Formats: sequence, C-alpha cells, structure tokens
Amino acid sequence: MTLTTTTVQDLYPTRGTSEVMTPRQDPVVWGPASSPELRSYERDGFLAVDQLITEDEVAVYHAELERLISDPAVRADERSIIEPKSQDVRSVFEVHRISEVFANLVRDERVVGRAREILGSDVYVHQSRINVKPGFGASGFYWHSDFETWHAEDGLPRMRTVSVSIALTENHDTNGGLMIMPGSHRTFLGCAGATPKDNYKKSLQMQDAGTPSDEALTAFADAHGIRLFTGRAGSATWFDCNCMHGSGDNITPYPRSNVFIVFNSVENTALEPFAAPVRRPEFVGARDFTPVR
Ligand code: 6CS
Ligand code: FE
Repeated sequence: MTLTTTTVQDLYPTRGTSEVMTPRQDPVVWGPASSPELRSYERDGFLAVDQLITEDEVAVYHAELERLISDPAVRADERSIIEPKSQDVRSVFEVHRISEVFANLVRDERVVGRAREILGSDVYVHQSRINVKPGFGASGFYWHSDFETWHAEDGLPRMRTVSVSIALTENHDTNGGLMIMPGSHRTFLGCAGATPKDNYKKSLQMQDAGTPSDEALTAFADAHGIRLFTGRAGSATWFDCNCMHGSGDNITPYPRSNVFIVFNSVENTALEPFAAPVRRPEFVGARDFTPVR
C-alpha cells in the first residue's frame, strides 16, 4: 500500500523573513455577480447594509450579548477575551455554538443566504464572536488581513471566506468603528516574521505576527484610501476575508458592540496551518465543517 501525502500548494506565502505581495488568485464572488450589490462587493471587497436586522431583533441579540458577558462561567471560559486594562470582556468566541439565540442568527436566510451567494456553495462557520468594545478606552484592532491569519494559522487554503459584522449598538464615527481599505482585497500581503507558538493567546488581544509594515500600509492606503463604517444598530458590513482592515480605540462613553460571523465555503475547509507551528483552538478556527442548515 503506498501512502501519498498530498502536499497542497501554498498560493499565499506569508510569515517568512520578509514581506511579499501576491496578487489575489481567487474570485471575490464565487458565482455570478448578478446584482449591483454583488458587483460593488466584488469591486470594493465589502458591502454595507443599512438595516440587516430590525430594531426589535437588535434588542434580542443585544440582550443575549449582555447575558453572555455577565455570566461568570462565560467570563472564565477560554472563549472569552478580557480587556487588559479595564478587565471588561472584550470578545466572546464561538457564540454560534454556546448560544441558541446566535445560532438562530447564523441560520437566518438574510445572513447565511448572502454568504452562500458570495461563496457560491454551502457554507460553515469558521469563527463567530461578539465584540463588546465598551466605552472609556477599549482598544481597537491594528491593521491586518483576516485571511493572512486564517491561512497561516488555521490552514484555509483559498480566499473563499466572508465575514459579516452586525452592529448591536450605534457605530458612530467616534467610537472605534471598522475601517477598510477599499480594493485592498485584491492583493495578498504576506507579512514578515514567524508565528510564535500559542500566538493566538496574544494575537486575540493585540496582533503581532501577521502585522503589515508601515511602508506596506502606506502603499495600500495611498492606493486604496480608507473607508470608515458607521451605522445604526442593526446595520451590517459584509467584507471579504482579505480586506486590509482595522479599528481604532473607543474612548467615548458609547460601546461599539457587534456580532461577527465568518462563513467559509465547504469547498475550502481548513487544512494544516500554512505558516504556524500548531493549529489554533477550534473555538477560533473551526474543525467542524458541517454546513449551516
Ligand atoms: O485572529 C482572528 O481570527 C481574529 N482576529 C482579528 C483581529 N480579526 C479576525 C478574527 O476575528
Ligand atoms: Fe479582523
């Protein structure tokens, strides 16, 4: 019997000795871009939706977020990331599995239907999280491409992954909103610097490995500009896994809470990390590829 180890080609090298830019080798919309929305998503790498869920629904999901973050068992769970300074809960991962309320949101046709349309296949949840981003100093996320991490550390081979961030509180232009560089999704920025072991423990608070250089960020910003997303609770931003994005600190009294769901195509399931010594835990990078039904 011959054992064949199929070595998968790494189309997007990253975390070597120096930064390397690779043109995107994957479609953005994996099916016919048959609507103005899909065409603008394909062009920009994102789609802003004024109201994805109603105010009443926001109240349900916001109440569930509050319930989760005030549950001592959730707070003590490894799925919860705590703000270093204030000791507030910053994020809770895998909410689609620990909360029936958020599991329903994932299955909602307005959510999973759009993900299937963009990815052109059945989808499963690679990651979900609630981000509380409380006021009075919650820190943001420095510039990064999610796919760079999901490729390097979770082993996603192709750019066939889409995220949706649904606002559960008002996203003002002052309270640390999501910023994306429009069109940046068409270039993969391979970052310099190897991934330390257990990197996720640090990176979920403040990313280090996988951080672009000032020169690369300047080139991207000069070429693409920067768009800040604001919107009322219930609004949403769909964005491609390879968008260069980040968010600022929130020093206002107004929390910027959202629920963030990452859909991956069932044709693009996680392999072994392409540039990390070990896999991340399943609550950050799913290994259950059951399609969302
Ligand atoms: O490492 C990750 O998977 C997470 N980190 C950030 C800053 N964005 C994407 C994802 O939630
Ligand atoms: Fe991100």
